[in-house]
Order: sequence, then C-alpha cells, then structure tokens
Amino acid sequence: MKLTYLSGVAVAALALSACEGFPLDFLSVADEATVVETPEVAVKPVKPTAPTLVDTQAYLDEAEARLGEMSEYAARVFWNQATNITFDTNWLAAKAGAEYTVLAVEYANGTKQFEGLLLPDDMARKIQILRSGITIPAPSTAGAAEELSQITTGLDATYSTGTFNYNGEDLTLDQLSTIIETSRDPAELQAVWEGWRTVSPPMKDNYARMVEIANQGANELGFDNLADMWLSNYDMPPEDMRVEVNRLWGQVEPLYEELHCYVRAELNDEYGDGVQPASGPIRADLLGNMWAQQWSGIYPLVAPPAADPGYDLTERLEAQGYDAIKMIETGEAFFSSLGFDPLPDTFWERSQITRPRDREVVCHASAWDLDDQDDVRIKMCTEVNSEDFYTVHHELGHNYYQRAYKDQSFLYKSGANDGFHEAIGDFIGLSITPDYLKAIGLIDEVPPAEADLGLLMTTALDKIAFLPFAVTVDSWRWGVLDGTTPPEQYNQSWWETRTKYQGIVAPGPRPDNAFDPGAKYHIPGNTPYLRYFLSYVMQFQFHKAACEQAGWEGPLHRCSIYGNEEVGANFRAMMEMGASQPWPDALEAFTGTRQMDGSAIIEYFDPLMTYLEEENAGRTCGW
Ligand code: X8Z
Ligand code: ZN
Repeated sequence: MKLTYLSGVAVAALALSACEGFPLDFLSVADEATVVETPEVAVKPVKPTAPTLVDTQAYLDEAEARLGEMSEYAARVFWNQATNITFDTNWLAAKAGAEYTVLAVEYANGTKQFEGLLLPDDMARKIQILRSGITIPAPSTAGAAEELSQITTGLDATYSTGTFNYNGEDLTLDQLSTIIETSRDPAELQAVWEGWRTVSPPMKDNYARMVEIANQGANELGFDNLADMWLSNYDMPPEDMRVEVNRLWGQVEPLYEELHCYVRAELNDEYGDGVQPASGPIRADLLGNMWAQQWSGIYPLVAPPAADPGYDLTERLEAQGYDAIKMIETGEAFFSSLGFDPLPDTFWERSQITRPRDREVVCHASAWDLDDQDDVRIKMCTEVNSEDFYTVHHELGHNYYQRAYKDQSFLYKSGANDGFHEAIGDFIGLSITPDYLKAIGLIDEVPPAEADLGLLMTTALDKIAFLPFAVTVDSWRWGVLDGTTPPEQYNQSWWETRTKYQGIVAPGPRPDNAFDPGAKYHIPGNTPYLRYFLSYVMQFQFHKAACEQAGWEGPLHRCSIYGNEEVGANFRAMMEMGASQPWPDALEAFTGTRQMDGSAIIEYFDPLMTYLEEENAGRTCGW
C-alpha cells in the first residue's frame, strides 16, 4: 500500500457547480504517494494523542455519509429554485446553501487534525478533496455562510430573470441572443449588446462583498486566496497549474491569431472601415454571439468560397420536424450506440426541457444528479437549432458521466478534473460528422472532400474562438479573487483581459457603473471557467485517441465513433473512475498519455490553418 504524508494545504473543490447542476463538485488533487511538505499555515498542532488510521477512516465515513445525505436534500431544493424562481424558492435555496456550506466547512476544518500523519493514498486523497471542496467557502464566523448564500442566490436570480426592453418589448436573453446572431445592422447589434449589459451593474457591490467573505473562508482553510484554492484542484500545486494553462494556450494561440485575422478582414469587407477597421481589435457585437465566445453565427459572412457543405444543420432539424425531445432522443441514441444504458424513465418525467411559459427559471443549460444514483436530469430551454443540438449532447455527457461513477464513494463522485466533466458530451459532439448525419437520416448527401474547409471553418468558429474567451474569464476572475483587481477596476480589467487574449473591444465606451463580467452566466453563477478551456483541449485528445482505437485513417474531422461499442467500453472505463485517481491516470487510461496537450487540435485543424495562412498573406495580423 502506498502512503502519503498529508499536507496542511487544502485542495479540491466543493463547488456550487451550476453546470453540473448541484453544489457538490468534489474534485481531487492529492499528489500520489509523495511526501508532501506541511506548508506554513496557522493550524492547530496535532493532538498529543494523534488520531489513528481507524479514527481517520471513521471521520471520512461520517463526512461522506452526512454530506451525501445533505447533498440530496440541498439538490432538490436547488432544483426547485432553478426551475421556478420566486421569493420563497430563493429563500429556501439560500437557506439550504448556507446549511450545506456550514457542514462542508466544518468537515474541511476538521481535517486539520490529520495533518502530518502518514496515511494510505486513498485516505489522504479524500482528506484533501474534503479540505478544498468548496467553490465559495464561508469562514466559520457566525452568520457568514448565511450572508454568502443570500448573495450567491441573489446574483443567480438577478441574472436569470434579467430582461431588456427593446423597441417597446421586454426581451429575454434567448431573444436578445437571437438578434445578436442574426442581425447584420451594426446599430441594432450595439443596442442589444449594450442592453443586455444593463442587467449586471446592480450585481457589482454584492459580487465584491461575496469575494471578500469567500476569501476569508479560503484563508481559514489555509489558502492565500480563493484563486489559489480553485487552482489547487488539478493534482499539482496552483502555481504549476497556471504555468500549464499558459503552456496549453501557447500551443493554440497561433491558430487563433490566424482565425482572428481572417475574420476581421471579412467583417471589414461586410461592414466597412467605419464599423470594423481592417486593423486592431474586433468589435465584440459583430461576432454573432452575446459574449463573442463562439462565432459560428457569422459563418455565412466568413464562409470560404467553393467549400459549401451543402447543408445547414438548423434547417435540416426544422425540415425533419425535430422538436426538443427528438433532439435529446437522438443524443441518447448516440450514447446507446456506444453501449451505454438508456436514460431512466425519471429523466424524461423530471427534466426541464423547454422554457416554461408561466414562471421564471434559470435557462442556462445544466445537467443534474439529484440522488447520486439514477435521478439524473437536464434543465434546458431547448430550441430547435444546431447550437442546442450540440448543447443537448454536452449536457447528456454530464449525466452519463454521473451515472458511470455512481458506484464510487461520495467524495469520488466527480470528474477526474472539472475539464473532464465538460469534455464528455463535447467529445461525442465531435462525432456529429456528415457521415453520421446521413446515417441517422438528417442529410441525404455526404459533402465531398472539397467541402472540408467549410466544415472546418464552422467548427473552428466555435472551438478555436472559444479558447481565448475561456482563458479571459478566469484570468480576470483570478485577479479579482487574489486581490490584484479591486472592485473599482473590475470592468476596466475585464476589457483589458478581453483585448489581450481575444483581441476584441466593446462597440462603444462603457458607462462608469458597468459590470460587464456580470452579464456572463458563470460570473454571477460562480462556475469556475478554466474547466471549459481544459475541456476544449482534452475533447480533441479524446477524439483523436478514439479514432485511433477505431482504426480510422481519414482526416480527424471526418471521423465519427457512432456505433463503436469497443471505443464506448474504453471510454466508459475511464468515466467509471470518477475522481478516484489523479486525473493523469484517467487521461492515460483512455488516451495513453498523461499530459493535456493542444497538438490534437492543431492536427484536426491543419488544413484550415494552411488556408488561413494563405488568405492572410500580406495582411498584418494581431491587434
Ligand atoms: O455553460 C456551459 C454549458 C453548461 S456546463 C451549457 N458551457 C459554457 C458556456 O456556455 O459558456 C458550454 C460551453 C461553455
Ligand atoms: Zn457543462
């Protein structure tokens, strides 16, 4: 048996995870079987009679049992709030959230008694998970958890019920987003883009107060600040993880710069110098998405000539009479084709699939696991279009992962790291190729090889454009959480970070009270965002490994693993591990490599990169 000396550092995360639905997102970290130095944190010395292994095991058993029980209760309260936002459901959610945080903080603090002990790996890992498993930790001061929980519930509700009155009509985010995606009128785009950002200024003071309290919570658990606590969930010291993120970003940045350069030139052609100059950053409202995070909405403006794939997925779904249920059934059938069990009846009975007409809900898509067993559900406001077709697969990926690791013990019911959780469904989405669409009858003709550039361009507009956005969100937030960025600089820092990584700017000057980060769900929702960056890297690694296992010999973007039970079994084996092992072990189990690596993305988009470089020849790229 390997043994680990327990460090005093708290590591892992018990998250109020909006995208995986429920609050508990224990992520693992322990350095496997190494002697970890006790850091300089103010903790109680080990009692004269140090706890035995039996004491430690008893402590962990009790923690898992009590947290497990309370998590189901809290999940059901949160589900009620998210699918019916009222004064009372907010009140109940704030109360349940505070109770859960108090319990989790108690168990996290209690682990200090085991510091310095030589423990079996499994126990050391669980203790570390327990210690840092809280995304927004409260200090143990009386009333702190309650105040924190009221703030977080309020931020979430403010975002989810936000509307903007445009041309005399109160429009919701989905309606405003459709305008941003389809309108080509710069004045209208700017009005709607600015309009949605009027929902967030009232959040700013509460957000700043939340940061203050949560940092006290992080300090109490032995972290310098909450950013370090979040970054401690990756089986390596936080500073190493920052280096890792920079390394991965460096691998894919050249591809983004070519895409940016090409898209800017096309927008300049479309709108002229007065709206989009041929040099400098791109105007954020012209990119077909409310946050300029995925750009496929402007594919028609930037499509390479003579590379038309010959179909538009949204049109095909409509033409074939798909509704939201049929889209989900199609996603389920993909997982079934890989050998996964069908979704339980309760999934269909209890999920929220479309926006209810009669009440306020959190529309941002999420997947839930209510009882840590079979009560899995999605909560979406699904519309019949290509974007939501992919989102359905994304959400189902969370649910299938939750079911795969349901036999793990409570603290291991989680992704190998949070990026894995986000990558499962997107990995399946990469297999939605023309061959697959033909196989399920959505298209009649598979486009020829000449259409590859068009196919790759659509995917790149979503996947490559997203990478610097994901880096932006948490770079900004780490600065806020570690105190580098004080509240009076929140908005300025947001735009500096946006321009630095994405090369975009706001369409006009921002008002003094603007709090633009608050207009992106994951900021008021307190969902860490690094997970998506990691997911976008790893999903291509998964795809490449899967296609190799399937013996695929063509270009990666034409490979679909639909119907391949052997690949399905291999993937499921990784999913079943949950968080029971350090993430490099899980990655290795499926891909044979222990490192996250951007080279699979580079390989996938290689033909597009060649095209972009040719098109950009003679242009001055960058901003
Ligand atoms: O939030 C989500 C999912 C739920 S975890 C719908 N995503 C990020 C976003 O919308 O900003 C998926 C892609 C990135
Ligand atoms: Zn997700």
